[in-house]
Amino acid sequence: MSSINYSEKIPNNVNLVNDRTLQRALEHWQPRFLQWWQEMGPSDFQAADVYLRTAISVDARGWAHYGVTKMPDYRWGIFLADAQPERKIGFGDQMGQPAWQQVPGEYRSTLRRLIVTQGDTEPASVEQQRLLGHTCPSLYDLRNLFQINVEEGRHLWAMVYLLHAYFGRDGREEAEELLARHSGDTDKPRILTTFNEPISDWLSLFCFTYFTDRDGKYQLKSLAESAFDPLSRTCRFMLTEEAHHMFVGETGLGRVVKRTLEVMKEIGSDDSAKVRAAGAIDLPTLQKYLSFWCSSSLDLFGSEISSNSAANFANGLKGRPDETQYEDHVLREKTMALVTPEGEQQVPMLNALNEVMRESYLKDCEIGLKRWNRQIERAGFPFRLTLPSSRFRRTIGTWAGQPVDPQGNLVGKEVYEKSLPGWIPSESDRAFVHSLMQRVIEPGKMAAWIAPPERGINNLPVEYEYVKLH
Ligand code: BYC
Repeated sequence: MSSINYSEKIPNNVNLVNDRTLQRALEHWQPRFLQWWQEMGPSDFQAADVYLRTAISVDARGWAHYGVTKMPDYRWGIFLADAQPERKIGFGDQMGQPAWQQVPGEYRSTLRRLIVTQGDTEPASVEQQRLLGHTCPSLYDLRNLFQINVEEGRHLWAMVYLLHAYFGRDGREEAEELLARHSGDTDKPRILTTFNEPISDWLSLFCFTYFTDRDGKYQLKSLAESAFDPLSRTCRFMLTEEAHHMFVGETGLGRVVKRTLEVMKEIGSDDSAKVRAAGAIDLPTLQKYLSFWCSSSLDLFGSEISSNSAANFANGLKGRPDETQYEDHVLREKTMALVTPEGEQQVPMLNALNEVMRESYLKDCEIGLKRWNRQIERAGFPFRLTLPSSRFRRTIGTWAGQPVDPQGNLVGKEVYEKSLPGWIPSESDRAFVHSLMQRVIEPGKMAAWIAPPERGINNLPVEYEYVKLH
């Protein structure tokens, strides 16, 4: 097991001390990162004492330390999962050959692009969530938001390390650019669509961490299969932290459902206007938020038919999540039936891998919905939450711009435009949700629209003062 040296300026388990050039390059980037954090990270909370976990090793039994720290003092570091001795490439045309410890020249620009795209999402999400602290529903939630933010910062470090260590001058320039693009910026936006959407309320945060962080899980798992071993090892460790982000989304949405059902029982009605008047989020509004963020996140898998995905797989750059669960790891012979607006097509499997991933992602998304629907059923209400079809509201791929309803049926353009405000949050839905976003900072207290969590963080009580504001 490799340990992390905390006495160094940049905690790491990559033996930075023996590579002075790399160390200097990263120490040069570090103040820029800190400046970006001050300018674009959580606004107004830099002096707060926050109960945070910090990675201190990559040992599965005890990789995290919990303690109180100010966010700018967080020890962002570079941690790679332990190397697997003599690791072999697990898929594609070079299957069975030794994994690469350096970047092969012919894949340099593609690998760099993949790493930059992954890296770009991390600071983007911090920027998107920048103002949420002002309207936190509790100190417990505020702490979770900040935990996610500092870890996304660490994930940016993870990608910047790869760029600096393996891509020379181009890599250093890309690392600068990762701090220069900003979420929603008209001139220099973030690369992927979802990461330019504003997250201006906590219902959106919970949907984002449920749906978009889950895309993160799938993308990281597929990059963890990469023949480029440093990328694989980096992503394997990032996945450890990612689980908490999805936990925040899943439990956050579950707590919203729980509170709404309590209110519906109290007032003896499922009428949306009455539920809203009683200060809770009515289930049809929750459904619209789910449909919005799920459909946006579906775009993050790319086009259904993609020559990029075929080349990435065949060349060993990016596999399928949990590649070992499949029998065929080369896929030169297989095809897949895809339904496009023009009808069904047989597509070489290699070109359909984005869709393969999107399908398994949607199955994973179903798990939370089943749980919430059981809660609703047990409370005796007929409403059921659903996921939108993967054809709904797409902006990337074969269904992009097609007038499709949430069930996946093509409808007329006019019908689509008229119905859309009933399918995703309308201006007035957003205004209502924003009206509920009042800050609650008394330890243990929750905003009226969300139930308390079942337990606190790291065995502490829910009433613990997770963030001390000064
Ligand atoms: N928006 O063949 P195509 C996370 C571009 S989330 C804008 O369709 P491909 C996190 C694409 O880049 C995980 N552009 O798809 C979550 C390409 O452009 P170029 C992030 C898009 O390449 C929460 C062109 O369209 N990680 O970690 O097979 C908080 C044609 O591409 C979009 C990754 O995404 C879009 N939605 O797959 C914090 C992994 N979709 O290159 C963090 C790295 C496609 O021709 N990225 N395009 O100029 C990838 O593996 C691939 O780039 C994609 C696209 C899966 C995104």
